[in-house]
Amino acid sequence: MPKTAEKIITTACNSHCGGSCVLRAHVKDGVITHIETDNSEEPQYRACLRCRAYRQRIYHPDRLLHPLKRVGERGEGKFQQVSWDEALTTVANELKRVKETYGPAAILLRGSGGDIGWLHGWRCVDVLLSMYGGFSQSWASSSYEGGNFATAATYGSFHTRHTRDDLLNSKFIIMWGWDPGNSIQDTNTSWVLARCREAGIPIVCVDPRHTESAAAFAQEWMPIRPSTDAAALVAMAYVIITENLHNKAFLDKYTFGFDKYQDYVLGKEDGQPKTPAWAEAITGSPASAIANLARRYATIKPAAFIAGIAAGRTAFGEQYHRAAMALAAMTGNIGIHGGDPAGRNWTGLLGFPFMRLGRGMNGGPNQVEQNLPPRPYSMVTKGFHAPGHIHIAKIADAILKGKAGGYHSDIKFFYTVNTNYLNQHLNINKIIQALKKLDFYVTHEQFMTPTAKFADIVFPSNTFLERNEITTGEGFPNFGYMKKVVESQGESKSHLQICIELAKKMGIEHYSDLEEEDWLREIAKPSIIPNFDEFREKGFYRVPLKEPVVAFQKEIADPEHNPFPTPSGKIEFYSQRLADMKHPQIPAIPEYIEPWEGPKDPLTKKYPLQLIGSHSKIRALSQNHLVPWLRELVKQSLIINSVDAKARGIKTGDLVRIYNDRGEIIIPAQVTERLIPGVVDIPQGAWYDPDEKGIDRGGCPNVLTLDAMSPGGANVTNTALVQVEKVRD
Ligand SMILES: Nc1nc2c(c(=O)[nH]1)N[C@H]1C(S)=C(S)[C@@H](COP(=O)(O)OP(=O)(O)OC[C@H]3O[C@@H](n4cnc5c(=O)[nH]c(N)nc54)[C@H](O)[C@@H]3O)O[C@H]1N2
Ligand SMILES: Nc1nc2c(c(=O)[nH]1)N[C@H]1C(S)=C(S)[C@@H](COP(=O)(O)OP(=O)(O)OC[C@H]3O[C@@H](n4cnc5c(=O)[nH]c(N)nc54)[C@H](O)[C@@H]3O)O[C@H]1N2
Ligand SMILES: [Mo]
Repeated sequence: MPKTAEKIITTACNSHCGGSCVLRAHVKDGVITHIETDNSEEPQYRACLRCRAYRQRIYHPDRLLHPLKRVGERGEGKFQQVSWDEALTTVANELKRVKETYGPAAILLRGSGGDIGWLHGWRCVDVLLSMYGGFSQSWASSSYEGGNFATAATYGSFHTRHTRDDLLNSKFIIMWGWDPGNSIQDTNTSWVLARCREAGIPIVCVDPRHTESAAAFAQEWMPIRPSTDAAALVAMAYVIITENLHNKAFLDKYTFGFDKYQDYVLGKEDGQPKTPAWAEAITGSPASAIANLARRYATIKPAAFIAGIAAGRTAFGEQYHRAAMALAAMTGNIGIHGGDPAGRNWTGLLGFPFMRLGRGMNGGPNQVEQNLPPRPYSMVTKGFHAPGHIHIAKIADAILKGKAGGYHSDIKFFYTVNTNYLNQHLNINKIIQALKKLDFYVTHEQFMTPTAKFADIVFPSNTFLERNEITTGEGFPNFGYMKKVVESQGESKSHLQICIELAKKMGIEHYSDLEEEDWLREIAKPSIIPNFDEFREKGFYRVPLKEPVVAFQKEIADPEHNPFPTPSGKIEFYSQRLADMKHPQIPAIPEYIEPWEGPKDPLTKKYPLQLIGSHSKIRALSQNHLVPWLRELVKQSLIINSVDAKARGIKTGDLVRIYNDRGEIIIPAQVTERLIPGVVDIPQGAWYDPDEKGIDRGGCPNVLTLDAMSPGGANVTNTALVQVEKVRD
């Protein structure tokens, strides 16, 4: 090949971190030599460390470049390279056999984000299997189902977001379990918070960890025990009510059922006034700090309560979200610049209605799902996260128990796309049993992950730098054109291409009548992107906004003509829909419910420490785990307070055992003052790596989490009890 000059190709990324950043890839002779980021006009969409290190991901020696077929025992990790023809034929034959023998409900598809885009990914398989007679599907957002449930109950809408620049209009900001200094919570969020800090806006972080955000942006940190947040929030409501600081005009005009909530808060319902002292005993947060925070939030106007979603991934996560929204309503911080409805905060693709794109391919209805009755206890019955009857936390249970366990189907065939399912879902040791029980398991993968080791066939998928795609970003709304930068490595293919070829083997005609770029044109057609070709060339389209976007502006400015989309037309403290569910742990008003495996569970005698798994700056979920530049930055460790460490004779760097009845991990400890005593953190996403005794040496917290959902469907990643001890050598 003749040598060519280096070119710079502008593209966009969104590796399920929720950012949508601009990348400028330098390419010479078909190889990426350097990746830099946006250097155009402000606001620039500047990429973080992970994408700048992406060269080490795309060219990693462990990249899967060929289809693989299992040769050893399932999970043993022994594979042989096969041709695409053989891999596709094997999968098509197995699909046929399972469908004909057991019916299409025996086929289960689990897809996740991968790269957040509109064409590639699990939707390609969804369309394919819908055209083949349907399939079973899981439900619930891994990230914020508690928030979905609570936001739908309170506001009747998921569109509760302001653009991030609106934080500059706030006079007081609460960051509740939210750490954008560490994890991406939309491109540029940290940049806005840095400007808020410079402008002298007081910021308080409420978190078990003294986070990067607390250190960089906040004036104050209020520590709190995980899974107990609703108690602190209800106590804030107590202070606001008893000190007469609530906005009565707002409550009268815009809300429904405040009186019932007030009765609960004051203890008229159960004889227990929800005082700050009551909350201190539960949360560990000082009563004076709770009261102070409440007073400031109620009197400094406008104030933004940003309710992170991690506290919602707990045993009764929806109550935390409901209680946060109740405070926003009590203080009238809704529908105004500088306020915030405290709805579920991290939105992925669904934040602003004007960011919508067309749906692209359509495989028609999924007949398996269509024939099932609606799910009970769910507020989400339509839209993106609606389908599916097996909760994501219950996939393994469903595979293991099937119809005999009350599930709608006996699962025989498992198809996963864009998920490191075993690593990222709750209770790994149970998942291993489930994966071993399957008739057949196929996945699309870029690397031999702990999950892919269990596959019968692995289809090698390419990366976003090797295909074309569209993504959206929402902190500062922009559309990103993820332009192909280099050819696919080895024999890897895009998700769409894999499915096009699988469709042929399955005898499905007209699976895709368009090429990749034509699909993208179709998808972009109904959007507000004015000129597709310009968008494609430039790599992004910034949505022009005259001023920051405010949620519920219409509903507040003109409530007569713009009722909230709830049954009462108002913001609901009391939800009749929740009351009608008649679930003892789904109260109609926000309430604190004592969590199982919380700080008061009798199990603390055996397992005294609460475990959380924060998201890491060096990974997006479990992605980038193998990238050497990133691994140099942070060593996977158990993060433990010095008090708990000292009691166990543990020093930084010592190997420690972290265990409960579900499993065991051995990794080094990192002793700190920046996490409260009684809590330990194993940053999530490190790859599960069992030794010969089945003890995980990789440090994956899901060895220890319980495969449970909250009553409202939250993925319970941050409620689990463990014990820690030093490994004696
Ligand atoms: N770099 C990077 N960015 C990411 C991701 C990533 O893996 N890496 N993941 C992306 C995805 S998919 C998602 S869903 C989001 C996740 O975003 P989050 O869920 O917000 O991220 P976490 O780090 O889990 O949690 C945020 C903070 O909540 C605290 N926390 C944990 N449990 C509790 C609790 O019970 N109460 C309170 N008050 N605080 C608690 C943690 O200590 C942490 O500081 O981030 C996205 N962005
Ligand atoms: N303990 C604990 N567990 C958690 C969480 C937690 O806070 N604590 N967080 C939960 C949350 S919020 C989430 S969203 C889930 C996420 O869970 P997953 O979505 O399962 O996590 P990822 O690591 O993103 O897995 C994506 C996988 O797809 C593969 N892949 C295949 N094709 C492609 C492709 O085309 N592009 C990309 N980018 N990847 C591809 C990647 O190599 C990777 O292995 O994890 C959940 N698990
Ligand atoms: Mo997530």
